Amino acid sequence: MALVLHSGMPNKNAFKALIAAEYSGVKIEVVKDFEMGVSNKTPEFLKMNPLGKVPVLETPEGSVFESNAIARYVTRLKADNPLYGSSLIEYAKIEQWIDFSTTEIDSNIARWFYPRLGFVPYEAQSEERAIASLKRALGALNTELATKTFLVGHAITLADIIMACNLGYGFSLVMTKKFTSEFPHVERYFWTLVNQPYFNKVMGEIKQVDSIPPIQSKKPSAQPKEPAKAKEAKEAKKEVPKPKVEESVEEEEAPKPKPKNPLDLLPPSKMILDEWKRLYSNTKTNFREVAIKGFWAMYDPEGYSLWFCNYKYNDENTVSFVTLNKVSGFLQRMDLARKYAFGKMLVIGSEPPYKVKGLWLFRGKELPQFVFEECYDMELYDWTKVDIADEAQKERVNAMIEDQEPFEGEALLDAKCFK
Ligand SMILES: N[C@@H](CCC(=O)N[C@@H](CS)C(=O)NCC(=O)O)C(=O)O
Repeated sequence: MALVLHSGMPNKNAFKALIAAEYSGVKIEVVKDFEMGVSNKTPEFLKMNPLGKVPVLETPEGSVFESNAIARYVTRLKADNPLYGSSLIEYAKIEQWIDFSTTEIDSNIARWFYPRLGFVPYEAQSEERAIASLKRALGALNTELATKTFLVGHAITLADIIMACNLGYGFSLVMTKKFTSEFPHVERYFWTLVNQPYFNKVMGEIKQVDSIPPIQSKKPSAQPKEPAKAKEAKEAKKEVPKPKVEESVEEEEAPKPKPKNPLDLLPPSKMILDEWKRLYSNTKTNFREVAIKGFWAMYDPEGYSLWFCNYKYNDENTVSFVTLNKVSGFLQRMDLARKYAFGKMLVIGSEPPYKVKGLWLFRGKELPQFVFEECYDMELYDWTKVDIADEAQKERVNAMIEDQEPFEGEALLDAKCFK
């Protein structure tokens, strides 16, 4: 008998086992047409979990409930699984972070979020306490992650899987950018994890919530919606009627009409960004003569500025694909600046730790504030304005635009362009 997971989808608790299974080469079948409130109330289901809660894993040896236990079971199916570390102390640390994630992160997110949706009575003081406890936990996590890519050792472990599932719940339901920006290392860690192929395959694209959900006065009949792939979200809709948004006493962070981007209000520039992007893309030969010369002929220091950036935590770049994913994630999140920016990001070195350095052209003479506000990666880099009167700096710009290799004496692992 194959492993069968009983759960409605999407469900962050079910994701824990599914991601662990992907990393461990374990096959799990998810029950089709699982109907929350119906399938988990049948006598057969209650024999597997007397509380009637999901997820439950059916195995050839019997059933298991509690999502962390299920994820541990799946992980242990693979002998010497690196998800469980490689020493007793690593194993202990993994367990430590699993417990921390469950009791300090997940439970406080739930204590903040559930009363807002009317699952339990709302009390302002309890909410304050939940938020304060969550901030305390995230503060500790942030400090831990200031010098680390993953929680334990140099690779993803079960602790990261469980932490990412719990954080994902918070990021997509209640923890706005305004809230999480106090914890930049947690943000970087979270987005790095959820952009890993196995996480993405199970969790789908995650969008950070724009505003804290308003307080509901009525008790909705089912569980809240969780982050999900589009097709799964469709299923979830059937199973989870979205609570009606009623007039809230506290209109926190209510969406306001979008003000015009200040960069659109700058005096017109003779440089047309799209023309430069076209020249860059269309120049296939003689790049220096055509594209680079063309760039400087177009460049307008009154309407644009050039910036070098240097990743602040290069020591953490110990795994090539994780480093490359970090940079790809950054470029994806810069999508909001496409009208105002062009960038080159170089991943430098033939062995770890890799250095990440870049060159950016931005509309305006300063680094745009809105990009800092919207894209947390910006804070992970040191930014230096290019002095175009300095020939050496100009030459560095040229080298970055044309992916010169070796770059500053080192091989390039990759060069990515934002255009
Ligand atoms: N600690 C449990 C929590 C399980 C849980 O609360 N499941 C919810 C859905 S995420 C549920 O089944 N609720 C139905 C109910 O309470 O009847 C775990 O991690 O598996």
